[in-house]
Amino acid sequence: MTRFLVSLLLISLLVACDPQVEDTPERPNILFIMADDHAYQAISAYSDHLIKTPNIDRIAQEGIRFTNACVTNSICAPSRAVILTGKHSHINGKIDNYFPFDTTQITFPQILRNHGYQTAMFGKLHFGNNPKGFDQFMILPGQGKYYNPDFITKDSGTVHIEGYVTDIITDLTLDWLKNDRIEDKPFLLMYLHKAPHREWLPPKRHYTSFLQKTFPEPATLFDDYRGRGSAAKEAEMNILTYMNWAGDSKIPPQVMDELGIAETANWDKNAFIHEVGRQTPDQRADWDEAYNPMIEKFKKKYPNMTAHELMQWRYQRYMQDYLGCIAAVDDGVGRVLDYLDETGLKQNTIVVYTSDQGFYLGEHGWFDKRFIYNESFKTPLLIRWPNVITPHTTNTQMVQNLDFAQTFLEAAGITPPADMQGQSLMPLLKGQTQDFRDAVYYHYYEYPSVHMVKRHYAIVNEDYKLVHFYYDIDEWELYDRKKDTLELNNVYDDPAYANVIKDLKEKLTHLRKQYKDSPELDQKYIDMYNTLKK
Ligand code: SGN
Ligand code: CA
Repeated sequence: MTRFLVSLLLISLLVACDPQVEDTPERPNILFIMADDHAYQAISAYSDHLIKTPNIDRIAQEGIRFTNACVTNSICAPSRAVILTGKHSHINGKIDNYFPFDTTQITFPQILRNHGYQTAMFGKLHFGNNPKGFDQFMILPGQGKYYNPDFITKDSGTVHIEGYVTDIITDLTLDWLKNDRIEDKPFLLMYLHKAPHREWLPPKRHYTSFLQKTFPEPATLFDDYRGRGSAAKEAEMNILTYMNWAGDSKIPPQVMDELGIAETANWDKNAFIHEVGRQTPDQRADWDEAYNPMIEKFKKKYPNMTAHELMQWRYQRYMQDYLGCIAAVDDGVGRVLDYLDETGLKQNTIVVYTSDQGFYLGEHGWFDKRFIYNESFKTPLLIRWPNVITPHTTNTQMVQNLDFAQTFLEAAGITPPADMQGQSLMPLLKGQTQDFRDAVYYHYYEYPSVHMVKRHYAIVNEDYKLVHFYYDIDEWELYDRKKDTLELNNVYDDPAYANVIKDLKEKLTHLRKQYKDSPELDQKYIDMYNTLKK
């Protein structure tokens, strides 16, 4: 008996001294849910003027809602690289969708896995290479497809799965939770939707109800871009002039020909052929049944429509499909939350809902993202963590996607690497809101490229946004965020703001230094971009 007790004591001492053995029951699971291009304007926890998202809202009701969460670089793959590395784009090197992601870098999933977490990723990554640090993954190649998509698997090459992408990613996630999860290990599960990315193709169950709805127009749908610099004017994101007729508005190529409508981009018709055209004959029959009445109505109206009416029609068409995609994401989130709730996993699981960036839903007449203006700079962020986060909390701090890595590591009791550049959100989750950062740094690079949004870097605080557009222009913009919430008036040349500008420029220089960005790096990335094969 005594020998038995001595051995037991020795074993417990060994376990206590071994840094590798960290499976204390408190280590939380992490379910990271991210959609692609999901605007906060389309989540009813933020505003219900467009859609009700009862399941996504559950996370806010039972947890915390951040109203000033933002990204460091508003575009897909760079945002994901910032999230995984906890470093700004100029440091992690994935400055745009073209540059390769350097997989020799340490990411937070790798660190969690090294500390005993079981890790899995399902859905869209968009890096062009496979994720490291995952026990299991199934990811879409590149942007992926909405209907009958292919998936790259960890061990069995590429597989083709019939069905609707959002539902498939949800099924894969649930299947992993039910069948592959190791009970005595904490997990990191990344559940990454492709929806609602362009070309906005909803599932059959949401075709008809959304096609019959009319949505309120944003105040700036007919923005003429006066009062700002040339970047807003020259961007190719206006719904009336730059949205594809076939690919986006779903007017089939032969109907475009019948009506004499020219392609917007030279891939306009192909976007339709490669997306709607992927459906099986049965799926296509359902699509035709739902969409043909809309197409027939448009054929009659089109010859007499003014530009104003066309803009209104195109905006409604855009919202019908975009929001139909969101409804499916919300269904999926509901299924996964139900599973956590039913199994009791909920209690020790941090659930995060966010998007890789925000998106324009007709504000400034636009679709897409990239700009530092609010709708694409800000991103939704909702977090639930029972017993840690007080339900129904709202937080207004300027948190960023840069902060996730350090937050998750700290939640798991791991000291983050010293070169990560974010700030753990743990104090905010625990309700201690003082002394978070007072300004954020932003830098967008992908230009010249699709949508033609010029390169810019900026400092944003609660009151102001100071932006420098560079490369083929040298223009500054200043927005008074409290007085000009729609961001229509660049006050950079207004003498009343001279002192504000002086102060913000100093702070911007300081931020660039602090985050190790510089004019030399700007030039280096321009040179690299110009030699890159795109
Ligand atoms: C595609 C889209 C663009 C979008 C980029 C980047 N066109 O090129 O509208 O800005 O992806 O999106 S599409 O009609 O071909 O889809 S991102 O989310 O991957 O950054
Ligand atoms: Ca995106």
